[in-house]
Amino acid sequence: MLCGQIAKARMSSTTALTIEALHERVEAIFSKAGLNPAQAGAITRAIVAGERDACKSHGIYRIEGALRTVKAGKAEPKAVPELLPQDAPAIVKVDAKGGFANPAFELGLPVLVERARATGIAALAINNAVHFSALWVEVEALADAGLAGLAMCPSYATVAPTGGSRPLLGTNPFAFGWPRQEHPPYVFDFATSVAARGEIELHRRAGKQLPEGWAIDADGKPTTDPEAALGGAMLSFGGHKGSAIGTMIELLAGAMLGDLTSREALDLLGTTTLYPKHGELVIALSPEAFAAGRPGSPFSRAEALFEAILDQGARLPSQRRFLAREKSRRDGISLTPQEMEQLDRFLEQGLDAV
Ligand code: NDP
Ligand code: PYC
Repeated sequence: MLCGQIAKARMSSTTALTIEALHERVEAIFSKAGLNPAQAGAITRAIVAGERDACKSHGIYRIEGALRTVKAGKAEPKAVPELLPQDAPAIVKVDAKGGFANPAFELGLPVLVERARATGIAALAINNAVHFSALWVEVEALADAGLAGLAMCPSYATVAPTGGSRPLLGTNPFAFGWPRQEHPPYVFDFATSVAARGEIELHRRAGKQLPEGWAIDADGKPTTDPEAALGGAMLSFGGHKGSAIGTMIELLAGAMLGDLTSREALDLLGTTTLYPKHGELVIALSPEAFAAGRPGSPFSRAEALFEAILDQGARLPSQRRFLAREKSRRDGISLTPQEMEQLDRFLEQGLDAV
């Protein structure tokens, strides 16, 4: 059945899979590896969305790490996340119970949306979650519900604070979304390091040097060698500014949530080859509620700003991603023979493949 959905791409040895066929295949891999339907379904949605939108560093490349993390006993494959009793009206708490963050987010999302609509602002605090995915999926879901959103989480210590030379902060992703009526939402999502760690790993696999300014080696010297970078430390984007935002994320989504900072997450895990367990903070805001009683619609004023950006020939963040999404819907998702072979192997061998 899966094979019937595969169309051979015309021009090369790549294989084009429909989004649905890739979803089916990835979900089958996680089910074979022993994940329950909530875990397998939610992480498949995040991974396939990444591959569909040409975000290779958080697409199917992440399957192997997720399987390794499960095999090592560092992610609970059958976890059922739990919505905790509410003790503050604007704070929605979900315990991921050691499973992946994605099903915990999916559980908390409808409650977060309902509270933000009712009160103007609400936050989702996820604890005890194994995290590896891109955050745009989450702020986009809020934007689809008409809400602005912020999402952030620590990771494990791989980034030196600006002026330092040893890993302390995580690559700490930070995402923002703003709803638009006639267009896909305004969304940005980035690591607070110069690049996501996944990018360094992809450079290593491809035998490519890193751009200058991404990393330092174990002696604190600038390096473009991915291997030396992985053994040294990554650098924050924008120097002291990115370093401060990365620190803020350690505070808000680590210390404030009563969960682990990136240093603590790495100490607990003992390696950067598996995915870390920590918390995540997602904040939802209702633009209408904040703008009530003030002149003008926040949405029309936002559109004027976006138009002014585009008028200068600049592009909006996520524009590349939305174009890639359209292409994937039209032509399917192109995978290399190596990627196809790897998916087949994971499907056949389950956790024995890693
Ligand atoms: P990128 O540098 O690839 O992209 C950052 C953002 O900037 C994107 O929204 C991108 O939009 C936008 N952008 C890029 N170029 C331009 C431009 N010229 N003009 C306007 N906007 C632009 O992101 P990173 O490599 O830093 O991060 C990649 C992913 O890694 C993120 O999704 C992040 O969540 C994830 N991550 C996850 C971690 C975790 O622990 N779970 C840790 C670190 C990162 P577009 O996509 O359209 O190009
Ligand atoms: O790409 O930096 C990254 C990353 C770390 C954990 C998950 N993704």
